[in-house]
Amino acid sequence: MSLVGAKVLRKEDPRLLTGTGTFVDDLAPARTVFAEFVMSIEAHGRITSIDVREALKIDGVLGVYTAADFVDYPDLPQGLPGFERPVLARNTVRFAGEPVAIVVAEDRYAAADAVSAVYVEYEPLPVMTSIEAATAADATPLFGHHGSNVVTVVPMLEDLEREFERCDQRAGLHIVNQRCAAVPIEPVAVLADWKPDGLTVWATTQAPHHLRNNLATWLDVPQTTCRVIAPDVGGGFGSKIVWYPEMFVAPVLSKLLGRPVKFAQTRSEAMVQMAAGRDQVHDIDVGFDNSGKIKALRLVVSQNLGAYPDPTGLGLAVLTTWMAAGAYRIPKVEASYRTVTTNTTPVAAYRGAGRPEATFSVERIVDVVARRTGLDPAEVRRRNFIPKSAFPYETHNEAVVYDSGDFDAALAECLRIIDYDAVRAEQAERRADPKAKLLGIGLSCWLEIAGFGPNGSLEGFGHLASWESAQVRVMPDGSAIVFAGSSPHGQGHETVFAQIAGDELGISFDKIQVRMGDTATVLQGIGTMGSRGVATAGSAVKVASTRVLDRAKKIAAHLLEASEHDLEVVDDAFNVRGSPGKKVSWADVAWASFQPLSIPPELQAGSLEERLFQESPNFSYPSGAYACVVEVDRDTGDVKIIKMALVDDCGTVINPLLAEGQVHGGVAQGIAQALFESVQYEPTSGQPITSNLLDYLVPSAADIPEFEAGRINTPCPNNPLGAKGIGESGAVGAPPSVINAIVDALSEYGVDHIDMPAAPEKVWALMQGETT
Ligand code: MCN
Repeated sequence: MSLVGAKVLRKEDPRLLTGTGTFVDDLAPARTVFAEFVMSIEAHGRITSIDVREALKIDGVLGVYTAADFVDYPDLPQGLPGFERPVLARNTVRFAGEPVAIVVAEDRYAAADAVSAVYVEYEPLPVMTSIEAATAADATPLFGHHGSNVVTVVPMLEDLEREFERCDQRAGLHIVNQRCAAVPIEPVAVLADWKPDGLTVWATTQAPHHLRNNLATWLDVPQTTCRVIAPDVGGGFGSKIVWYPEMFVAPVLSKLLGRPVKFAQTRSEAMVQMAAGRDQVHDIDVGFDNSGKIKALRLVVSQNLGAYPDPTGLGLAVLTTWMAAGAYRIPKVEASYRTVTTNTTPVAAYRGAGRPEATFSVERIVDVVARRTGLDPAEVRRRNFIPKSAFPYETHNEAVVYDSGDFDAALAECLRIIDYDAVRAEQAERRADPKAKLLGIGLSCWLEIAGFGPNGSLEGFGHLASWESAQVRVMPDGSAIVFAGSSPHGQGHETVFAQIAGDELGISFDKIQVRMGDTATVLQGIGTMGSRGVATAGSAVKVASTRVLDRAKKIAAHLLEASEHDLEVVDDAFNVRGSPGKKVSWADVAWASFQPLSIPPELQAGSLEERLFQESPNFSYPSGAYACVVEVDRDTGDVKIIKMALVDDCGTVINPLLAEGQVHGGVAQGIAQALFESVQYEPTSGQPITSNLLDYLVPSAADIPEFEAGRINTPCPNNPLGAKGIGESGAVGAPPSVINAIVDALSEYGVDHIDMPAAPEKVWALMQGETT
């Protein structure tokens, strides 16, 4: 039986579920000391003095360091020229929570005491937390020399007004896609140990090689003496691709003190220091005819970047504009964006990174078209879908060529699972009864861009390149090790890469080990982001395994005195087809591969090893159809999700169990954005008011409904596995399905739109005829 496609249990679970995993904060080399940041209490201000005298008197405190101690070091890597972020605030603070000083002490308690004994004085400056405030005519620029808070602008080529005028109807929405916090289970942690023979850094990162490359440059040391290890990492959702000051400061302090230095964020620190996601404002307009055919679409995007433009943060609006038209064939599409700095925590990639924002707007406006034309939302989607026959499909942006998909089939399967007609019938019944709870059904026929990607796609985000690496090595006993350049944080790469290698090599799953996340054992890697792990690293594993197998077959053929073309691998052995019993075990072949006298002359000893840097000609474009049924309480505005149908197309599925788990996690985050989560700042002071999990509402399992999943399979033509990403799909597809369902339920109140999160008070206010 093929391992690819099988519901194999995760290799990593025995250690993770029994608490025997190793996370950064579990590590405690001898003589480790602890670092804590003094964070700015002002969102915008000039630092006039920092008094560390009291802090230095506290028992166990080894030092307090400020920007003045880092004058010989550059700012964080890959900052946009003119907007660079210093490792510790220099003269000016630009968001509440920005590190101003760092304390090092023998234990975390002394460090925490010392933090409260550092006195920083500020001269407050005007605070702007929103795009609107930061772009007001009298707004104070965060980076004075730039003269404005607008960082980048990509204008529209044509405003499409003429196109709209030619259409039977037009409609528009103003949409706020609110800021969300990443909230991985494990906040950011770093342990740096600078020894005379080199530096080792253990970090909660999604991209250890990216960190190693940049850290070595930053410290001006050879990469050979700079090792970065990402041990078990407890989630990241994109926020662990980002540079954080502690990654750079901790190694310097370790060198200075001659001790390992550890920094581990608390949850409240993470809520103000870890990069946040989304925070876009959209104006979307469409022109359409009375039959529901959309003729033109215009999307204007504004991105709040927070205080310091992050390389991935700058890319979010790009991805949003790329994906503006979603799954639809729209003759004219125009999109523009601008990015803006504000006095808030920096914004960066967060599960979906730019695609959920695009999907939300296009899926909302399609529902508005349905409402205006009196057509069913499913029918409007069908009338506008890109047909299966149109792939590869060139979009309005030359960088974006959709690879494959079958949107009609996905929608049909979704409607079947949710029993669409029955839900509509029940809705009609309830509408006749003023005491009944409102019922709504929402669709989302989403499409996203994943599998980053073709050369050039990650370089813009400061990465070395866009390939991914794998090395496959057969041990002398016939077991195998796979080294992969991706570095997972919950996705299950150990399992899926072993499945792929096992299938190609014909070695049993249990005999394959997968190693990742250590720059000393993996030559180069890019990392886990943009739902690329399977499409890129998985493909590298497949191709490298095939090449190793080809050489193993030559050795087996030599040993069996048979033709390599007659061999097949079954149950860890090479059999000669048609000659039962004529076989040699993988173990014997592997052993022979190290004995020059036992291998064919064209091979060298140790040749059952292959390293590969797999490039992709294009991204992958996962798609799907989700349906959500909600019940809304007329008296309280409370929204309850009754059921959800989730149909995904991620091409070849490596492990259905894990793929489904990814969808569940992503959908839970999508529901969280739709109903619960929103990072809030007090607008005049810039103080974060959702900086703990009492104020920032993360849903619990009880808030997440049962899902019923279905699957469509259109293989991706751009990688040898035919796999598309699925890691972000749920977060892309879920929010519009939930909000469309709520708006559908509220339609009898004339409600056209509700911004996320659809909190009960907001829903209730709309039912009272108020605007929110
Ligand atoms: N998979 C599969 N078949 C496919 C595609 C994927 O079986 N065709 C399964 C595999 O188990 C694979 C996983 O899904 O390990 C995710 O694969 P892929 O879509 O290639 O995505 P990546 O491995 O690159 O993971 C990154 C993606 C992103 S960008 C975010 S954000 C994210 C996510 O995955 N953050 C996560 N999933 C997460 N899951 C957890 N638990 N924690 C996070 O922080």
